Formats: sequence, structure tokens, C-alpha cells
Amino acid sequence: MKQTTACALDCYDACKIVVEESALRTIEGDKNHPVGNGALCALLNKSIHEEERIAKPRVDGVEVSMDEAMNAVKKAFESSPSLLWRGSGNMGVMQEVTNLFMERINGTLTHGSLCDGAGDAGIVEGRGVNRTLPLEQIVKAETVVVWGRNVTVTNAHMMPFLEGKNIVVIDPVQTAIAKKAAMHVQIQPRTDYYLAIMLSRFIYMEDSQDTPWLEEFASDHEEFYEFTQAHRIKAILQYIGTDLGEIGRLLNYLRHQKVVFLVGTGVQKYSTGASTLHAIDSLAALLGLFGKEGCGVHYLGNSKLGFENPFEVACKTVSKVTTPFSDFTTVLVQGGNPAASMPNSNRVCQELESVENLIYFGLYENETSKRAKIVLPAKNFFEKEDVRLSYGHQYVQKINQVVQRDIGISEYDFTKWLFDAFGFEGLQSEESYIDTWLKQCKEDEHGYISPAYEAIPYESGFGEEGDDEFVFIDEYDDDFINTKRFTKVRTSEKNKIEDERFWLLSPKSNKSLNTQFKRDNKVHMHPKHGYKEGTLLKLSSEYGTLELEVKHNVDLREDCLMVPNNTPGVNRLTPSVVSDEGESACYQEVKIVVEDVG
Ligand SMILES: Nc1nc2c(c(=O)[nH]1)N[C@H]1C(S)=C(S)[C@@H](COP(=O)(O)OP(=O)(O)OC[C@H]3O[C@@H](n4cnc5c(=O)[nH]c(N)nc54)[C@H](O)[C@@H]3O)O[C@H]1N2
Ligand SMILES: Nc1nc2c(c(=O)[nH]1)N[C@H]1C(S)=C(S)[C@@H](COP(=O)(O)OP(=O)(O)OC[C@H]3O[C@@H](n4cnc5c(=O)[nH]c(N)nc54)[C@H](O)[C@@H]3O)O[C@H]1N2
Ligand code: SF4
Ligand SMILES: [Mo]
Repeated sequence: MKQTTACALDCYDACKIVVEESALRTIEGDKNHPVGNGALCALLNKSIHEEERIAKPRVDGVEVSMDEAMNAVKKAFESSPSLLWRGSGNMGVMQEVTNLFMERINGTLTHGSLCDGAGDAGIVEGRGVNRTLPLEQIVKAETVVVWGRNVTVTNAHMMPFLEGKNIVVIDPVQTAIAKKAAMHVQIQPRTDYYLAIMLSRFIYMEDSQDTPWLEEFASDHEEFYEFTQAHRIKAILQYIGTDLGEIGRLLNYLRHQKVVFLVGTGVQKYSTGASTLHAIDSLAALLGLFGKEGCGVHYLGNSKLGFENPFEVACKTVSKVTTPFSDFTTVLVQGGNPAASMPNSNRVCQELESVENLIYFGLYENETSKRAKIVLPAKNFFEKEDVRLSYGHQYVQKINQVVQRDIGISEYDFTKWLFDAFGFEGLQSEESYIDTWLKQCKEDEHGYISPAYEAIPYESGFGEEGDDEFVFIDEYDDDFINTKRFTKVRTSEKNKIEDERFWLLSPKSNKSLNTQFKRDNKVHMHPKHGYKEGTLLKLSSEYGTLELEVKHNVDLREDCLMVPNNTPGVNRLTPSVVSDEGESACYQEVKIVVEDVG
């Protein structure tokens, strides 16, 4: 018998899955679903079935029964203050049911983001709300600009939608899609804001802006003109690593066409990430790319937009980026691996070690489970009921339990156990919560879709109600010439700007889903620097050090190192800086010194 479910891994695609019989012997994508294209990825076909699960709960390193473990959890929560730190290991909405318990015990949650928060804030500044550009609009585009997104790795099911289009890639790395693209701008990291402003400046110069649309939907476009004028062309193009010829070619792909920008998290892993998205949106607005067929900016959308969330609670919160773990007696880590995935791991691990009751609730052993006093195995998404929203498309899917295993406890059962143990009332049934989510959805021929779905987003205008105007970016206070952290200025050599340190890129890997599954262990570097493959290099930043072997990679700019984010220890190098807007982590706000240690 065939059953269907959906992949709950943190991924743009949120694939629909067809399962033959119950034993997961055959799983495949659903050919009829608009996203799946009938194929899943290697993580779902293989890794998830091979990865060793935590089978038994542990307390103080000793295996115990689930009941004993839950009693230890109860005891831990009797001591306050307590914190719930939730990761994104499972994207199902039922993950948040544990909020209801935290609310009852006056516990603390987190705010902010390790992921897309800076970019999201920039989008909200311009458009008021972050709506997802539907897939059927992407298909109608003539040009697609892939801007800081590694589509073939992180968003593989987008590829069929890009067939036959002019592809332009803006990325410091010559990614697989860059190799196939009509044009690749191999930009210096952290300069995307400037590129968007320069393009806008040239569009004004040649009068290619969409004036009728601007008059109706973005009347401050004259102030934006003034704002772009304040940016010096020559110095900025040099800083970005481009020239007038390249800008000219790029403009040929943008003017008078249906253009979609596919923007990834790569452009916004910086303190200035919100301004970057706001500048890219401003460029799109100038070209009149909102509210029209085949046009728009596709970033990670707000998947909960339009829903009333039954798990929304009024708890105190602390930062998810600079979490002060040691302020809490009890910390529940659910669906995450903060000891590896948060920035500035040295700080994080020190803090975690001083927590009296660290509870790890997850599927696999990792840097966090090994520090925990209580280890509680979870159920994976094949083993429980849930609802999957998506930040990449409009479809909402029911996650069905397709297999029954004796290990682990679901988030709902965990919450229910604690409600009962503490004598709290008012927790509804699991089905009723799932129903609450599903009944808010719209439906089309493929099933549920987001209640916020609009066939052509922002067609009538911006803001919640669609009656506001687009707001252009009008300030940026990060003048690169003055950003000493990033540029060592050597005035002796005729004002030449030089820096021997490297940018640190830490993108996603195709072997893993963040820190789940296979881990990498190399630093990618351009062979031009003369280090042989296998040389052990010590990487240092102001936050910590990490030793890794060199792997040659000619796809990188010479001023960049690449250490994928699944590499143990990579975040010892990264700062716990919070973005200027959006309370987001800034993993690439750092420069690295290398030293040959063998
Ligand atoms: N240097 C660097 N660091 C980064 C990034 C980067 O680009 N560079 N990216 C950041 C981004 S975008 C993100 S989203 C974060 C992700 O960081 P985290 O949210 O910490 O994600 P993971 O490290 O993958 O850990 C997920 C864990 O969830 C558990 N899990 C899976 N399914 C379930 C379930 O159903 N229930 C429970 N209870 N547990 C489950 C698994 O055991 C797994 O170990 O990492 C960030 N870290
Ligand atoms: N296989 C796999 N898929 C995943 C994940 C995974 O771990 N593995 N993680 C999921 C998660 S949590 C997320 S958030 C998404 C993120 O998916 P993406 O948005 O694709 O994010 P990244 O892979 O971090 O980086 C994207 C690209 O940005 C480029 N880049 C880095 N710095 C800059 C810059 O300053 N400017 C520009 N223009 N480009 C830059 C990198 O070279 C890289 O090619 O992927 C999801 N999908
Ligand atoms: S990880 Fe992404 S691509 Fe792979 S099956 Fe899940 S949703 Fe699809
Ligand atoms: Mo993410």
C-alpha cells in the first residue's frame, strides 16, 4: 500500500514523499507534486536511513527507561530559571508544542535567528511583509539571477524551473550553476549591497526604471535616486571586484525583461545583511518587478504568514545568537546542535558546560548531546504526525506517521507527559492542533496551500493589507573604506588597499543537513597560495582557532577560504555578533589568518 508524507528537513524544497508499505523500504518523490519532480535527494534516499539513532535515554551517562528519563526531566524543570533553545532539525509545526509547557512554568524562549533573519528584516522594511514568490511565477521569468544561493545543493528541486532561462549568478564561488550560467559575477564577499546600489544607479542613468509602476507603488523613488547618487562609482566597482563592462553586460539581462532574483542566505551572513536584502528589493522595485507575472524576489519566505499559531506564547526571550545559557539552571535543547551550529562555539560550549541540567532532545549524538546531563531520544518525522509549511514555496503538507518504532518520544507526547506530571490542564489533543493548522489553509488541485498565498504577490500593493507603498532603502552606515575590521589599508603603497587575511565562507554541504549526517573536515583554498593538498593549516580569528587540511578548489576567489558549515569546529572561528537588524547570526563577519603547521 502506498502512503504519502513530506520531508521535514530544513530545506527550501519540502518534498512530498511516497512510501511503499510501512517499512520505508521504498521511498520516492511524488511525480504529481509541483515541487518534487519525482525525485528526492541523497539525504533522504540514503543518509537518513543509515545514520545511527540515539536509541535509549540517558541520565548522567547511564542508560535508563523513558519513564526514568522523563522523571529526571520533570525534576530538572522544578528548578528554575529554565530555557528552551529550539533548533531547526525538524521543520514540522508540532515542534513548537513544547512552548505551551514553557509558558506554564514561566520559562524562557529565544528570539532571533541563526539562519535568514537579517535578510527577512530587510525585506520587511521594504515590503512590509515577506511573502513567498510562487513557483509558477519563477517558471514564467526570462532571466533568473541566482544571488548567493547554491541551488544545486540546497534547493535542487528548483533546477527544473530554471530550464531555458538566462541564468546570471552572483557568488564569490564558481558554483555548479555558475559554471552553466550565461554570466557569473564572482563578487567579493559582503559587497552585494554595493552591487545592488550600483545597478540601481546605472538604471537611473540610462532611464530604464519603470516610472509608471513607481508612481503608483513607490513614490519615494526620487529620494532613492538621490541616495544612489551619493555612492561613488569607480571606488565601489573596484571594491566589489567588477568593472563597467561587467555591469553593462549584467544590465542587459535585467532591463525590460521578466526577472526573478533567487536570493539565498549567502548574501546576508553579515551585520549588514538586512540592508543587502533591502537594497536588492529596491533594485527590483526600480525595475518594476513586484506584482507582475514572471517577476519578483524569491528569498526564504515567512512560512507562518497568514496563520494563527496555537503555540504562540508570551514568554520572556533571550537572544538565539548570543544565548546566555549559564544564566539558567535548566536548558532544554530541542532539535538542534547549538554546541556546533551557533557562532563562537568556544563561548557556547563554555556556557553549556556550566548549565546544571542540560537536556538534549534529539535524534543523533553530536557536540551538544555529549555535554548533556539528560539525553532524550526523539522520534523522526517518519514516526509522528505533523504539518509541514515551507519557506521555499506555497504548498502545505500533512506529515503522516508511516512507520512505527519503539524508540524515542514525540514532542507532543513529551509535552503531554509534563502537563500530566505537573498537573497542568488545557492541553488539547494532537489531532486538534494538527487540524487547527490545516483548516486555516487554502486548497488547490495539489492540496493545501498557505493562507497567505497570492498568485502574484504585491499585485495590489505592500504591507499586510496590500494597500501600502514600497519603501526604498535610504541609509547605510557601513562605509567600506572605514571598515577597518575588513580592510587593512596600507597607505604607504599609493593608497593601495590590501589585506592578507581571508574571508571565511561557510556554506551548506550536499552530504549533510546542517550538522546532521556526514561531516566534512577540510579547508578549501585556491591552489595559487602554494599550500599543497593535505597541508595542515591553523586558521585563526579573534574568536578562536581550528586546524584543518587543505583541499584545493579553483572555484574560489583567491581572497576566500571555504569551510562548509557541517565541519566540526568551524564555528570556533565565527563571531557572536548580532546583525544590525533582524537579530541574526553573522557567520561571515570575520577574517581569517592562516599558518602552516605541517
Ligand atoms: N558557520 C556556519 N554555521 C551555521 C550556518 C552557516 O551557514 N555557517 N548555518 C546556520 C543555519 S542556516 C541554520 S538553520 C543552523 C541550524 O542549526 P541547528 O538548528 O542546530 O541544526 P542541526 O545542527 O542540524 O541540528 C539539528 C538536530 O535536530 C535533531 N532532530 C532532527 N529531527 C528532530 C525531531 O523531530 N525532534 C527532535 N527533538 N530533534 C530532531 C537532530 O538530532 C539534529 O542533531 O545552523 C547555522 N549554523
Ligand atoms: N544539502 C543541504 N541543503 C540545505 C541545507 C544543508 O545543510 N544541506 N541547509 C538548509 C538551510 S538551513 C538553509 S538556511 C538553506 C540555505 O541555502 P543557501 O541559501 O544556498 O545558503 P548557503 O549554502 O549557505 O550559501 C549560498 C551561497 O552563497 C554564497 N555566498 C557566500 N557569501 C556570499 C556573499 O557575500 N555574497 C554572495 N553573493 N554570495 C555569497 C556561497 O558561496 C554559496 O554558494 O539551505 C537548506 N538546504
Ligand atoms: S532534504 Fe530537501 S531535497 Fe531532500 S528530500 Fe528533503 S526536502 Fe527534498
Ligand atoms: Mo537555515
